[in-house]
Amino acid sequence: MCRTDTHRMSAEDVAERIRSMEIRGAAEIARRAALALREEAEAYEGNDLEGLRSHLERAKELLLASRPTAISLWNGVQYVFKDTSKATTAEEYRSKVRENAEHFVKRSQSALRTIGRLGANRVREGDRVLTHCNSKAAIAVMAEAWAQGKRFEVYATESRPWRQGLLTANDLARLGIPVTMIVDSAVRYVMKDMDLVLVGADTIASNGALINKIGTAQVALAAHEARVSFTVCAETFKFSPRTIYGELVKIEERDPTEVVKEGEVPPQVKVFNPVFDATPPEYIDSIVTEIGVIPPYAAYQVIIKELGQEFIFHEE
Ligand code: RI2
Repeated sequence: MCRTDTHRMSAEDVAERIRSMEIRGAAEIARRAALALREEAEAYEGNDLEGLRSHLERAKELLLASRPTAISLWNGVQYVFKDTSKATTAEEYRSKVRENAEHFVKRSQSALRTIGRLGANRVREGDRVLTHCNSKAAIAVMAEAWAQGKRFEVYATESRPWRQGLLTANDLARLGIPVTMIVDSAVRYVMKDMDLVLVGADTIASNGALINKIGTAQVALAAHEARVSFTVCAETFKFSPRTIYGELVKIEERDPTEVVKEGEVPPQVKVFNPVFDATPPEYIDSIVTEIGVIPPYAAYQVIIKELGQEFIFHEE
């Protein structure tokens, strides 16, 4: 059953809304998943520790299955369970989940503000900035630079098939930032006139590769060719500890009807709809994180230092 307060929804509701992209944006899905786990812990009736544990495990699996690519979702969910194995009563367990979930959300929101401040230093007066899709982190940078009095303009890609570029154009227009929309295929045509590319991230792998909305790799390639700085805005929860184990990032494929509606092409036409792609680190100039502006090659250190020593392997 749906509850009305958006931050008081069950894991099932939140997972469904993430799947249908009603809740979207890599950082936002992680925050909402963390809050859904807090809600499940609070709504669970009774003081049976094992019962509560398995209830939360089921909720966790449901949330993790909602979208496969953004590692922030996985990191957020892991964070909520930090130290819960030490709990000896249901109340202890519940309060640990609550504390972790709230801490995760606070940390993520504060990271966004820091990224805005640090990233704003990369935007110069008179710049033309190109952005792809709709990243709250990239927008935080532009919002801060604008608030500091810098005057620049933004080119926003449409970002097919979901057209999240419209969200970006609306966000920027609300802030008073001049924005021009282009179709995704116009990126190379306009790139020679750009000074900076700012994009967000769904996942950053241990080798520094960026996994972000489909089309990002083409934007990076065009920026590289035109010698335009390609900058990623991403909190450290976007870095993937799982890639340290050699795991490859799963690229989500969504329904063909997001690309062509039923009946628009004959049934023998296949439609392929991957929604993310990988940009190699050599096309990335820097990554603006809440712990500083770093080169993509520092990804391994970020994972080890920020996301836990347990990812370092030790021989027995
Ligand atoms: P923030 C989005 O994915 C886009 O790929 C965007 O670049 C990324 O999340 C990061 O967004 P989707 O949810 O965390 O639209 O910076 O598929 O908001």
